[in-house]
Amino acid sequence: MINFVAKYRHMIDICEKIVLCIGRASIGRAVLILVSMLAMAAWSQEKPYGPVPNANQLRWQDMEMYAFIHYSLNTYTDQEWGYGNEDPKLFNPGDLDCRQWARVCKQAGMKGIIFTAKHHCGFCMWPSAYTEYSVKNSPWKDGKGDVVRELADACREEGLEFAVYLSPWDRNHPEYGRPAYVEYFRNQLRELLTNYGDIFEVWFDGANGGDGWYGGANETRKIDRTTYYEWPETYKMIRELQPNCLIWNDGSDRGDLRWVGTEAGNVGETNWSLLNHDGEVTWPMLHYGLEDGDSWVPGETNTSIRPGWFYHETENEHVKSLSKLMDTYYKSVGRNSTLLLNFPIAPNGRIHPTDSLRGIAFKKMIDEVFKTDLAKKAKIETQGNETLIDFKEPTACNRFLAEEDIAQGQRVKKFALEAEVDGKWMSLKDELVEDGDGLTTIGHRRIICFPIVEATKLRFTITDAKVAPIIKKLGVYLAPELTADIPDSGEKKSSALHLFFSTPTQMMIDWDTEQTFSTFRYLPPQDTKDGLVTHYTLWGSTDWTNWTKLASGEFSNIVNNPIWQTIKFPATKVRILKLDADRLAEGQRMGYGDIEIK
Ligand code: FUL
Repeated sequence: MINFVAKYRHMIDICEKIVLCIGRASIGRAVLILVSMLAMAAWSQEKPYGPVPNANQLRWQDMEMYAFIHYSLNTYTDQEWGYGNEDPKLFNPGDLDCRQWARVCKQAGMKGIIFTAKHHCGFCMWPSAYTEYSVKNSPWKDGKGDVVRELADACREEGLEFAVYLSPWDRNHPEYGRPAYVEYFRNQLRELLTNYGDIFEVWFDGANGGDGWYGGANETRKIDRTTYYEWPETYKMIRELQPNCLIWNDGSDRGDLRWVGTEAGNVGETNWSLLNHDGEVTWPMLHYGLEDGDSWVPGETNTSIRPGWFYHETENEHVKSLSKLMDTYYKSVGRNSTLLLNFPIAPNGRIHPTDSLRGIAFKKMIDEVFKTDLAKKAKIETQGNETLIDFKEPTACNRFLAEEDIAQGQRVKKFALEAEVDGKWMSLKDELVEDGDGLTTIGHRRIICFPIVEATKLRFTITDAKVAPIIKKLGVYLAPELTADIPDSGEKKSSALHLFFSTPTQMMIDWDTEQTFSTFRYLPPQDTKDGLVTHYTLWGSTDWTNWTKLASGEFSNIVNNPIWQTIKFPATKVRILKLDADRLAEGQRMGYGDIEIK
């Protein structure tokens, strides 16, 4: 019945358009238009085309923004990746308040929370029956606490969905790398999927295998990430226990969602929600999807509100600015993706006030930008693949939004956007892309940002599509200028240093006179893995002959998240500092983006 009514209404629309045309054009032209419209009508029957999202993926896509929360022993050791031997006694927050986390996330526009139930260090934030390395051996609540429970409850109270991150890599477990660990991992997952209500997503981090404590073995363990975890078995268990849960898995058996290849907070301007079910997934496939992929695997854009995933006091001044967050929104939700935005928990057990205020301001700004849809007051006419939005008078605008009905498949390949200003047509391009006009793919939502124009009309033309496009929504907005934003100091710090390389993997900094330092900061090269230091030793000397080791360790997660790395050491008087690159991510020569010494 509904279909019949829809078809009938569609025919009336067509007739109305024909009558309008006959009024203006010759009969011959009207007949031509009639034929092409009938062809279009037949073509655009709402039948799914190609791979389409399942019900879980559709629901997930509508969530648009949800939060990540990173909290573990790392919060107390100032690390990004724990080694696995950190003392559970360090976990003793004075003011842990999961309700504060949920309230902040809700006000920041997040529809759910994904929590690091276990990060790479292996420490469990719930009292797992399968290990002693958990909150049950911490002083917090005399070992009777359960952070996963408190957060799941808080989410439900706030009307948020709840999900878990369970790191497959476990640097604590003695059996990691052997079959027994896989059973342990699955047992833990079962605990999380059966004891805490509905779980909307499970997040299996792609960082897998490497050095760790492993019950005291203190060694490097390599695994084959495609076979070791026996994912098909685990997936079966997840589907049975939580049929509505989405699986995020990077680089192994294809899950329901894909990583977008960067933690910087952006997906490609061309973003197909498709991948192939089998075979290698290369970086461009992660970032742009695969136009002709045989499976629906949409991209989830994950990034942190601060440089790191875990809380570091040194980053309190580096919480992302409002304009950076808006840029992230346009480059994720505005590019057919969702945004998974991380809020780290501070050692007291709460989201830091700077982060919460910034998160809430972010949501307010999104609401402000999309408050008034200028297209609602315009006359909109669609003929074939061309839509004219006629404002009748000059109208200032700088954002254009389009949505496809993805339930019927992602169809649009390319489109054009033009504005009529002072009687002349001009092309608009996406100002957030460097090459080309950026007007490729739409999907769930596409937002185009362009400099303000005083347009009397906008013209949106679909220039290439796999099959007849189904556009669900069009919108035009005027985003206000960000006046009270936080400026980002872009000054290069190392240019003031006397810095040279004594070997390709050794950097020296000479101060001429003795100085007291306690912090060395390293910004890796950006946009390349070549020369990126992953393991280091830092030395100090006053005479070039006797060297004191100041610190050594790893810059964890530096490959995926190439941000400033901070080495802290006891205040020491030195004249020369020497940084040895003990291991590089790629290449033979150490590189750097910037250095800061304090
Ligand atoms: C990465 C991890 O290694 C980071 O520590 C963080 O959890 C991030 C979300 O994923 O791959």
